[in-house]
Amino acid sequence: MPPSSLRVVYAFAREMHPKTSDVFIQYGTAGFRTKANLLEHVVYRMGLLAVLRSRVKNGRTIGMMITASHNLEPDNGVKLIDPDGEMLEQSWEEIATRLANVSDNDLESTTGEIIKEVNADMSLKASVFIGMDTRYTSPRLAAAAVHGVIALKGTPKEFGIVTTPILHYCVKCRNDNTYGTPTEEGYYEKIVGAFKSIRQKIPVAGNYNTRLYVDGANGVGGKKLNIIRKTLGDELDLVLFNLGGNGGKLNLNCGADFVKMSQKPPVGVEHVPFQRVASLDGDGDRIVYYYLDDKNEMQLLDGDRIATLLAGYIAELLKGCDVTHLRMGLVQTAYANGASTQYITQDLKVPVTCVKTGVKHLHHAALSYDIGVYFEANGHGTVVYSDLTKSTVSRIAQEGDAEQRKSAQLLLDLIDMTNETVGDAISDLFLVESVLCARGHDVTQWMQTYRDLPCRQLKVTVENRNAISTTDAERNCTAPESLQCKIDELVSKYESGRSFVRPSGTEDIVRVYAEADTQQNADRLAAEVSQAVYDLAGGVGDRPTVPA
Ligand code: 16G
Ligand code: MG
Repeated sequence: MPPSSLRVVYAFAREMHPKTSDVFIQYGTAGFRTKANLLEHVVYRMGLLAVLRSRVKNGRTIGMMITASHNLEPDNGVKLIDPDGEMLEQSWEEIATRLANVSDNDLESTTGEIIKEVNADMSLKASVFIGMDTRYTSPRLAAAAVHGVIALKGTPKEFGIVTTPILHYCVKCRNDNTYGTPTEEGYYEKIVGAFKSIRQKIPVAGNYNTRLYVDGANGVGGKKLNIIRKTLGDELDLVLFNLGGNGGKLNLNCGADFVKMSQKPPVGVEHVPFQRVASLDGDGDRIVYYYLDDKNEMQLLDGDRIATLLAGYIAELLKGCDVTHLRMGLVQTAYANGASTQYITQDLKVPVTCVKTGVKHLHHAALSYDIGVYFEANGHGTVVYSDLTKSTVSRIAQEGDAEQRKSAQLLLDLIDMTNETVGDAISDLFLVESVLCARGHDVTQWMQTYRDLPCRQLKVTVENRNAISTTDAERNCTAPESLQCKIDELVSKYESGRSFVRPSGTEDIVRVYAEADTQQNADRLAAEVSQAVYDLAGGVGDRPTVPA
């Protein structure tokens, strides 16, 4: 493409998607995310960048997802998906940020500079898959994405409303057809097909009950489960709530993030004691389980709990296959409950790696194992299997003795049921249901595997959240200077105390996490550490108070 044809980049910007705000915006933990009305020019420019990325990757398909996940309705966002269905390579985040922030007048020249810098061959074809969540602002932003792609002569393909993981899956399949068919239907066939297949091998037993309630967060995940529900036989009886009708608002007092953060059940669900409920987030890439007990208290089964359930069962199947040369590991973040880490290392005897918050960090670390199970406590996670694992298990499924074949065939179903590209609420839901069924367990038995330490998360608003720096997978604070000392001192007063602070990557706040032997102590510790952040890192607004 000769440089003169970059003129159209400016023309589209000027006429259709002008930059109307001077607020600096950054490609954060999960792309750009802010008020939807500040995003149109950003999404248009990401359409341009997706084309360049596709060309740098030799014309392989790139994904663009329009979503603000668990944020409330007025927000929106955009993130790019790399050819293997993974998050955008980190070194491009800075390029994305630069392109998003230049003025319209400088857009053409900056685009030209980036083309040179990344060495994009503009004569190559470029392909971009575009998906969006259910927000009313999403179609407009998706249209801006399409314009960005067209402006640089790429080929956009719109998937309409899909979960974030469905789009990741389709991108991966488009670039690697051994993984599956790059359509929403192809996704259902693979994941739900594997679930049906495993359920033919493991009949309902023990205390497992096929009824599952789901809180859809009034987002896209529930809608897709409603499609799936109609194709299920008696393997699973899905009862869906918060599907977006009846005035229910996206993520408002419902959904996985609400349930995990507030430690409260969502509104909109008709609760029955001891009935297991799965709660999804707004774009369907997170899931947590919970139930209400006979005292009407909520018992949460979060990402840590799902990770241990899956890892425990996979380990059992590997043993059944008689393989010892495949290394399984679990990846967590500092938010993982201390009790879960202890259970994994001491009872399951599986090694644990702790990394910084954000899916890309977990995913990357998980790839270093033959079987890498990764989960954030907030319910985002999946399992990745190496080629060696897949070929070994396939071989045993054919050639092993009867017992080995049985375990290997179950494991093959689990592998097919897994969306390995990214954490996926729908895929995780079927995995959890498969394992609970295989074990014949109800929620209380699942809960009994270990006991969570009580914990609390709080937010503190400060002048500049980047004044907080951390190290050691965010478990240690290096700036402001005296803060870590103060945290250590506060923590030392509490039995089983642990606390850390970090600047949020998605909101303009500092997050505080604390756990301790009792809920009261966890609440107190979190509040005391919040005060320390407020005092030492330039708190604004009211100083946090410590509960009596
Ligand atoms: C984003 C991340 C999630 C992380 C969260 C932390 C992805 C796809 N999502 O939602 O993994 O837990 O940010 O948010 O990477 P925070 O930085 O505001 O605590
Ligand atoms: Mg999400």
